[in-house]
Amino acid sequence: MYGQTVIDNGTIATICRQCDMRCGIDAVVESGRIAKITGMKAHPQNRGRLCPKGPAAIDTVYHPERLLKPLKKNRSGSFDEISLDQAMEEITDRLGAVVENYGKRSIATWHGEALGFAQQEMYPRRFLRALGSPNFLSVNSLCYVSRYIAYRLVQGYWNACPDFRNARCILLWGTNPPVSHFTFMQSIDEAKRRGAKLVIIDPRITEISRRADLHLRPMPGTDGALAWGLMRQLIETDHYDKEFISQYSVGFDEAATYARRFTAEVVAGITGLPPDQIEECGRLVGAGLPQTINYVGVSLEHQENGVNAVRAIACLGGLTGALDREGGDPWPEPLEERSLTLYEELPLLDHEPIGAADYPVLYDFYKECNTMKAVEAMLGEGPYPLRALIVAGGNPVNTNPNVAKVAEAFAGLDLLVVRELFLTETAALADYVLPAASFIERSELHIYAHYQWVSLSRRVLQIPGVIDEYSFWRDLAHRLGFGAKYFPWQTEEEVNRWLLEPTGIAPEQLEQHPEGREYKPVRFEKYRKQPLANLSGKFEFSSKYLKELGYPALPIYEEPHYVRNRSEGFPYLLISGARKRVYLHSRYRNIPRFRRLHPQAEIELHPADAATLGVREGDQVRVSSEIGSIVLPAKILGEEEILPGLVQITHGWEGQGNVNRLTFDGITDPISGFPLLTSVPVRLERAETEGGSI
Ligand SMILES: Nc1nc2c(c(=O)[nH]1)N[C@H]1C(S)=C(S)[C@@H](COP(=O)(O)OP(=O)(O)OC[C@H]3O[C@@H](n4cnc5c(=O)[nH]c(N)nc54)[C@H](O)[C@@H]3O)O[C@H]1N2
Ligand SMILES: Nc1nc2c(c(=O)[nH]1)N[C@H]1C(S)=C(S)[C@@H](COP(=O)(O)OP(=O)(O)OC[C@H]3O[C@@H](n4cnc5c(=O)[nH]c(N)nc54)[C@H](O)[C@@H]3O)O[C@H]1N2
Ligand code: SF4
Ligand SMILES: [Mo]
Repeated sequence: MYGQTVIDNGTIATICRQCDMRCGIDAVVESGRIAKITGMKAHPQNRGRLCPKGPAAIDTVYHPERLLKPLKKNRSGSFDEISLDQAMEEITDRLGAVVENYGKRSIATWHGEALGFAQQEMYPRRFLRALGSPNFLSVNSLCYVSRYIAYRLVQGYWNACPDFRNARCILLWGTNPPVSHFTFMQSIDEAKRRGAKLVIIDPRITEISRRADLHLRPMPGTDGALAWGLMRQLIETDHYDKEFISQYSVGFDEAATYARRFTAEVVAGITGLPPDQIEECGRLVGAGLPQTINYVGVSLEHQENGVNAVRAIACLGGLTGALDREGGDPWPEPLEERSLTLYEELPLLDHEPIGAADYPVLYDFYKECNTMKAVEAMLGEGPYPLRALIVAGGNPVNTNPNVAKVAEAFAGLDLLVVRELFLTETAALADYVLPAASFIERSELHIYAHYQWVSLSRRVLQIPGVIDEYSFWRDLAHRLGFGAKYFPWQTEEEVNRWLLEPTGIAPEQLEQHPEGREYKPVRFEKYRKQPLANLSGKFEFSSKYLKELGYPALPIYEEPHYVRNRSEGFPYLLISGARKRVYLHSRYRNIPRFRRLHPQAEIELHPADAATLGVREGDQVRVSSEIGSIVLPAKILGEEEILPGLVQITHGWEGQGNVNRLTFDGITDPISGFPLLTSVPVRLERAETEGGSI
């Protein structure tokens, strides 16, 4: 047993930040140890409920394999324990050497999903600006930012959780919320009880599709064509919000003309859907006006026509009049907190960010350097070399596409530092592995923009020598000589106070109300009084900004890679990354009761395909793409569960079971640079040896 809880006995209400749902939790402490975690009833996000991973935070925090001491790689390639002070001193010296040899811009940081997309992400961003490098890398290169860019272009905001509760028609595109976002389900179920129609668009049968009024099963990567088909139908049947379109939009006529070609028959030809199902979907949307919701999951971002597919879906939302409406797609107002990024103070205009020349929109909208391009720069194939990298909260050697290349790049760096809870595949390549505080050992602000709510999480536990992210960046900044100026706060609690100052909310208020509070009442139809936060201030069916950068102005439909470059050698299509309830990417496979539920990676396939291959349940199957090959056991699904020709492998498995040995880093969305993680053409063969060695 290690660590000291901040009280010996009692309950501390805080926030679970194992995933971006950020549920309220009550941590029950007994004799200085966290004994139980339950759902906080007063928190509006989850109202007392939790997913199985919530209580399992205890298994992670007190896991026997948890890293508690800094590790340094020795000459023989294994690790020695050293003190934190020695580790920090040596890291500082080695960063200094990289600066001397290559310049400051050759230092990069990489931020993972485990630390979230908010406050923790701002520390490395601030650190890099203060240092003088533009090279911030993160999961934002393959998660959520394509949706953000698409919605920002069209309407100036992306609401990560529309108003499901008051909707009359809900369309979910490539997402499975009972597994991935369970907090959506209470509202979706409530809307359904009141008669709302639920339409699921997913090639596979999933937990949510079983509850749908209509389940459309398009071929992957064809959603854009379906969105255009629905727009055509709404326009032709006069089911759209004319007042909104005429007063608050640009490019409608151009879009309406383009939409005409997407008749139900044409869309059916592209998507494989029956034409009457497409028309039925259009009728359900038309009947729900304007309380309609289109929510897009991550899978559309993992197609190389993702941004335009999402833009087309956003256009469909505007057409229905759902913009900033109750029961539609409200426009969240931000909490006016301070910003940590230093982007205004230190614009750093004279440094070329890696990847920005190839994907200017990604950098312009999100100050994100494309990680695939960064990996190339580490391998010496960029505009200048990246030589030092600090990774925190991520495991890219498992989760990025083409992991063999990522591993090669990381292994060749002058310096790799990884802040981790466990010795992951990424940490194993590091020169220094630093034990990191988990979410339960830090305190940060959580903003739930969709209902304009803020909560403050609290430290429940402290482990000697295991420091939080803020303390790490602060210490490094001080050692490098710019700490006093840019990291003046002693603790994260002081940062929280500084961030909140302009809002008039004191941390104490949030501590007294651990469920948090509304920071501004939600208002609708604000676009009537203020311009939308995009270039024109109006709803943009067509984008001048993109046109000036040389992209088509309309979110035109482009055939997916596998249709354009049909390859005889790779006749199956791989969908990757369908989530499992008990795992988060590469996390939690070290929790035995979770591991028993899903002991190993599997390839899920249709019984007809299994028969063609001569594969029975559990037989080893070799799956090969253009870039790699893995062997894993077959899980044969029911007739209906997946379309013939499609297979699914969940990501996050180590070694041989890792689907990212097959996924592409070279085929990307031209606007966002997101990689192709789904619709990957593959070949399947029954592997010779049972037990599966290659
Ligand atoms: N338990 C658990 N929850 C998680 C995560 C986790 O790892 N585990 N990860 C979290 C994170 S970071 C994210 S980004 C979210 C992602 O969560 P979601 O956005 O809900 O994504 P998935 O659950 O992967 O569901 C994607 C679905 O899209 C379908 N699909 C694949 N390709 C296409 C396509 O081209 N078109 C359409 N229409 N459908 C397609 C797949 O069959 C699959 O059922 O989940 C979050 N929640
Ligand atoms: N093929 C395929 N690949 C995918 C996806 C897919 O659908 N298909 N999905 C992609 C998506 S959407 C995402 S978001 C990425 C996620 O990719 P990553 O961000 O790499 O996600 P994880 O594997 O969860 O890695 C998180 C790591 O942080 C560690 N950790 C946990 N808590 C803390 C903490 O408090 N501090 C620190 N310092 N470390 C901590 C964990 O031990 C874990 O090793 O994966 C992507 N990869
Ligand atoms: S969904 Fe589960 S893991 Fe995510 S915040 Fe809620 S309890 Fe934690
Ligand atoms: Mo993600």
